Amino acid sequence: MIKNITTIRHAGSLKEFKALSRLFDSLGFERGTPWKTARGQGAPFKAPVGQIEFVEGLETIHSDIWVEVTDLDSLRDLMKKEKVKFSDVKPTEWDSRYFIAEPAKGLKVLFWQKNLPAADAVEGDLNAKGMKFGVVVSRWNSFITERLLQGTVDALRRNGCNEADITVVRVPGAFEIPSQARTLAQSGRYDAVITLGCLIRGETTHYEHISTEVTRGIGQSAQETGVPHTYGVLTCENLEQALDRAGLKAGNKGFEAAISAVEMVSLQRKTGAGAKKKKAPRKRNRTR
Ligand code: DLZ
Repeated sequence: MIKNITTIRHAGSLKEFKALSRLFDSLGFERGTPWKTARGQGAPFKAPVGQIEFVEGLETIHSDIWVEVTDLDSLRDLMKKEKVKFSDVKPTEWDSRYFIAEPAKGLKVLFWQKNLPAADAVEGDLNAKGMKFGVVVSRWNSFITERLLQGTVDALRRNGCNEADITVVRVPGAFEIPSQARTLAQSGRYDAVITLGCLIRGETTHYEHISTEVTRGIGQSAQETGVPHTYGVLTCENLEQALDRAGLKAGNKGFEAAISAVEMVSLQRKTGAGAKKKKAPRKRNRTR
């Protein structure tokens, strides 16, 4: 029956409203549908996972919003960059670390991260030497997608990939990306496929349908071919947002998609069928 739960924060001024919106954009929250009337305006942000929690008893940490993250240290760097007030990082009693930021007067946002398990985790490296990449880029909104492509090529080169090992394929629009991504993946010539495109809600009829189809198609191609695919398709409300994500305020998603591709190829080599077996620890001779 419940569709969603929204907690509303009234900004003290237009300046504060803009600062909060900018911060939540740079944190990577997806924008919901904004509204603007004579009464004012609203900028909703969606979290991938949300919950409401009532607490009773001895919890001593108090904050209006709690955001669980995977990289607390990067978050602190972002706070510094955005000139947001924040506390020191402290341990919790539940095997995590946190800090509290105050992006607007009286608004406390707590960021926390679970402590990493002590066991060795297998992770991909960022060395692209010898790796081969297929890059599918759509021409629609080429003003944006060409910037994404520059970001991708830059990231691959910086991580040791030879230019000759990068094949760029252009398709008309985002809708055509999945089929071409699958063709490249099935060719067996590439270690990973990087997909780049740009859908802008205001300019795209059937925006929801196209973006859902593109995302699903790319994911399905990755799962069915077993070749890592990374996702650099922007789905934005407007041109300004797209520009931000193609090299300005919010980084370059083409660059990020390329880095993820390098990491995934490396990881695949460590965990996939052809990976070398990890050496078992040598048994101690107890009878000595
Ligand atoms: C048709 C269309 C529209 C309206 N908007 C976009 C867009 O914002 N971004 C994009 O990459 N492609 C768009 N397209 C084109 C479709 O993706 C597709 O190329 C055409 O419908 C032809 O199949």
